[in-house]
Amino acid sequence: MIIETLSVFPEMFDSVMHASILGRAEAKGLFSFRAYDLRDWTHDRHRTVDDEPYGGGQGMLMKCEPLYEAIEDISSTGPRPRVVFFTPCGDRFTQATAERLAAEERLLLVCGRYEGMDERVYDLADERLSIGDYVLTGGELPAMVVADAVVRLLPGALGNAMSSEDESFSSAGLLEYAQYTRPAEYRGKTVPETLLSGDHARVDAWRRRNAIERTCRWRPDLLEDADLTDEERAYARSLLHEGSEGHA
Ligand code: 9D3
Repeated sequence: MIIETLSVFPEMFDSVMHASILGRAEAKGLFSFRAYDLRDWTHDRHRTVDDEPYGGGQGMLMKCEPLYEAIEDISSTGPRPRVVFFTPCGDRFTQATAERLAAEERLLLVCGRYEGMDERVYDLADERLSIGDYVLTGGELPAMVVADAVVRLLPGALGNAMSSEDESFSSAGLLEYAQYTRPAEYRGKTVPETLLSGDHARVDAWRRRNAIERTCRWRPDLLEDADLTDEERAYARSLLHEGSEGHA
C-alpha cells in the first residue's frame, strides 16, 4: 500500500510514520509513506496557500489552486489514489472505515489548516473524514490516526505474536477483557485465580464473562450490536439492571 499526505506541515509526520509498528511495517515493505508539502504547488514569492473568505468572517481558508494542482500532479503517476479529505464535517472515522481503507492500493490523505477549505476543493475528494467531535488545529493528526489504524491491519504488520482479530471492536463487539502480567501479587492486588489455573477452558470462560461485565459498566452502548448468546444477553441485562438499582 502507498500512503501519502498533502499538508503545509509535512514534517509533522516524520516521527509517527516511521516509529514503532508503522516503522517496522514500512521496513518490511508492507507500505510506503511520503508527506508532500502543499507549498511546493504555489507560484508566488510568499508561497501562499490561504486567503480570506468571500462574504467576510473570521480566519482564512485554504485556496483552490495549490490543492487542485498538487492533487492532479500527485495522482498523475502510479495507481489512482483514493483521495481522503480531513474536515470536521466529514463522516466519522471508525474501525469499519479503517478496514475498508486497508484494502486500497493507494491513499492520498489531504489535511487542512485554518478555518477550512474553499468548498470547490471537495470536488476532488473520494470521501471526507472526521475523527470525532472535538476541535483540532488541522487535519494532520487525524491523518496520522487513520494511517496508524489502517497500517496495523495490513497482513504481517503486527507480527505473529499479535493479530488484529480478538480485540476490542472486532471480537463480538465487546470491550477487551482485563489482562495481567507478573507478579501474581503487587501491593496486595492479586491476579484473578482462574488466570493462574492453566485451565484454558476456564480462562476462556472468565475472559468472555469479564468482557461482558466491562462492556456493561463502561460502554453499554456497544451491547445492542454485540454478538452474544441468549444466555450472555440475559447476564448482560441483569448487570445493567443491577447498575440502575444502585447496588454496589
Ligand atoms: C468554527 C468552525 N470550526 C469547525 C468546528 C472551524 C474549524 C476548526 C478547526 C475548521 C477546521 C479545524 C481544523 N480541524 C480539522 O481540520 C479536522 C478535524 C478536527 O478538528 N476534529 C476532528 N476531526 C478532524 S478532521 C480535520
